Amino acid sequence: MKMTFRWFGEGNDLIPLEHVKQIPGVEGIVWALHDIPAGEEWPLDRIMEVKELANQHGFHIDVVESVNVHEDIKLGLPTRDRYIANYKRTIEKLAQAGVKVICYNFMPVFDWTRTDLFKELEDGSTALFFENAKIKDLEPMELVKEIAGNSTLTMPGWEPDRLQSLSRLFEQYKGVTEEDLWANLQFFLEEIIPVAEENNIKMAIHPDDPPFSVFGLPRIIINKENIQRFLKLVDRPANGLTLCSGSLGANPTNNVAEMIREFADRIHFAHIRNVNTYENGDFIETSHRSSDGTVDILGIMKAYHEIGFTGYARPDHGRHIWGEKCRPGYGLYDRGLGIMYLWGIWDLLERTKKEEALCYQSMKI
Ligand code: DNO
Repeated sequence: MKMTFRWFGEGNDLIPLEHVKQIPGVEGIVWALHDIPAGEEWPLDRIMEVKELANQHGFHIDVVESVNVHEDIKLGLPTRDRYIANYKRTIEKLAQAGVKVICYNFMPVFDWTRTDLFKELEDGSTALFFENAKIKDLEPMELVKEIAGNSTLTMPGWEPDRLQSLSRLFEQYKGVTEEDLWANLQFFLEEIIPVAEENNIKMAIHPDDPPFSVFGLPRIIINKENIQRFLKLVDRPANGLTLCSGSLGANPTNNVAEMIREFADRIHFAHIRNVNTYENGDFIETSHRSSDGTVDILGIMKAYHEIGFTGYARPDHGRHIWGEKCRPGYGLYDRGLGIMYLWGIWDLLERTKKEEALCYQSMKI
């Protein structure tokens, strides 16, 4: 397991890279050019600037999260060709800089959705929260005001260019079904997977967060059956997954450990985090500890260990603790704690495996 840490870039992240370096076992930063609108080509010199900075701090830039997909591609409009051509060129440039994995998602309009960014937990810490009844009462624009207005930094998935065209987008998605979205995803994959293969890059789709329809928009990367279908759209190793335990775990019927065993060789990037789900459909993000939420983090780590996972991983979101002022979900402290929890489980599993092998050998003698 290659541990990484999401970092939003110079001037766009409050956490100094020197501090990230002090978390044990973090080898790379997960990054993006967050100011480039979806659909535009990424300039090589900007990519190289990030590489240089990361390398100076001893980090690699193997994983990009995300190269966002333009809505015209998701909608299947004729203008998609131009954006797909740009996407291909971005893949080529990222390959030149040594990038190995590109994370992206295929969620219409919104990326991840929550109703509160700083919901207080019993211990006084705060975390991202999704309130089912609240979302049913809200108009998309009201939610945007609440969410985007509550963060001083632009958040991934809530970029100004995306939000400015909100009502037009909702209009365009009227009548777009799940099957339309599948067809548009297939078209996109058939175009870009060969380019990714030529460039030795693995594409890793992120599941929909939460894994059910919000505001009546179709969502398809939501459960085991749909992921099976997704992988067959283009049945090649370069067409893979970012397996996000927290996104999928927001639906308690999703068994993430089982998915890890089943999709083992197609998981290129692991997002590991916990959520607590409630019967009314609400969920809140918690610490990574298994017993703090309803996602079986211990079982998930066991599954990754069993399949011999050597891909990239990151502690996904964390709570906001110890008074830290940070991007919603992306504090240093709780993600640092999360990494240590994940390493604790992983190291013990490694040790146990070695001891069992020794024991087996001595029995044979
Ligand atoms: C939110 C993230 C998402 C994720 C994208 C991947 O914090 O988990 O924005 O990066 O959906 O494309």
